[in-house]
Amino acid sequence: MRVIDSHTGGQPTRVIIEGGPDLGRGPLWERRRIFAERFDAYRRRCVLEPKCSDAMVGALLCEPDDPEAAAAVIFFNTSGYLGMCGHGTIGLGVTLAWLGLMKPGAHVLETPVGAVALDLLDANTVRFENIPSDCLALDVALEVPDLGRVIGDIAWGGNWFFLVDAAQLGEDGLDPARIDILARKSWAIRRALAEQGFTGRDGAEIDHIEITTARAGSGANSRNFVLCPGGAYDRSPCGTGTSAKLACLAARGQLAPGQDWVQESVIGSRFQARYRPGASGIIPSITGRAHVFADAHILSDPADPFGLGIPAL
Ligand code: PYC
Repeated sequence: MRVIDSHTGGQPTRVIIEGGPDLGRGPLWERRRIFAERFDAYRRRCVLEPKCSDAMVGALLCEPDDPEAAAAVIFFNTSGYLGMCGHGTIGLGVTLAWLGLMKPGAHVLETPVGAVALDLLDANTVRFENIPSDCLALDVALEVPDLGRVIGDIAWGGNWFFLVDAAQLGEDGLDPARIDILARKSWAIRRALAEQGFTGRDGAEIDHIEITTARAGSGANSRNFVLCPGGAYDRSPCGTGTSAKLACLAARGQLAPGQDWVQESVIGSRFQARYRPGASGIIPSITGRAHVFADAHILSDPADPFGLGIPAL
């Protein structure tokens, strides 16, 4: 498999551009199912250790269904498949530009959860309009072992998020030196959500936990820590997480359409964001920068006992 690696605000994306599975044609959500059921070895070879790090998000470049679309993509990570990925969309746009396959300007990108408008602003900068995002429930009370009662919001931004104010967890500054502790607290929240029956729409698992604080660096509105489904934390401000945050701010009347919002990650990287009203939720617009750092081939050695990755221990 030929892959191009990039990072968006510190969070890596690995795009498979050659040698990936042939999923046929048809709706992308159906092709994602085929990928998961029949070709999961490709995901494992691409993102699991020892060939990769647990932070990596993979992106399989596919033929779009819509002839007007520039590309189609299925995102995946160490634990499975994603609906949408914001930092990955920025990484993909910059990767396609680096390959000479995308020119600056407006494009459509197909994802399993809907079409995304992608604007390549320059070789390293992408703005995208995410799928409609909304807040399903505000101020949900959860009992979390060792943390007590935690109140948070459930929101959709292309993935399902539970958003918690950091002060409730005694983590007001979201200090990067406390990333391990933030991850442990987020895992406890995620387990409690599942055990207490809290889900997204249609019983979907809430598999991203987002802790946010208004105490960000100067020029930013908020800092976040996002726990991803496989247990890694997002080094970027998380595009789908920023979309979920905007949906909650809009639901509370705390951010008006068109108003700028700067979201900072726990390591200090930033996305510019804003939203416009849509028919079924808000339409977030997110701008971020990515850098390509590797053009590589993933080799497959049948004698390698860890060729399909180190299984979860
Ligand atoms: O940027 O949307 C995102 C994302 C999801 C998981 C990791 N990054």
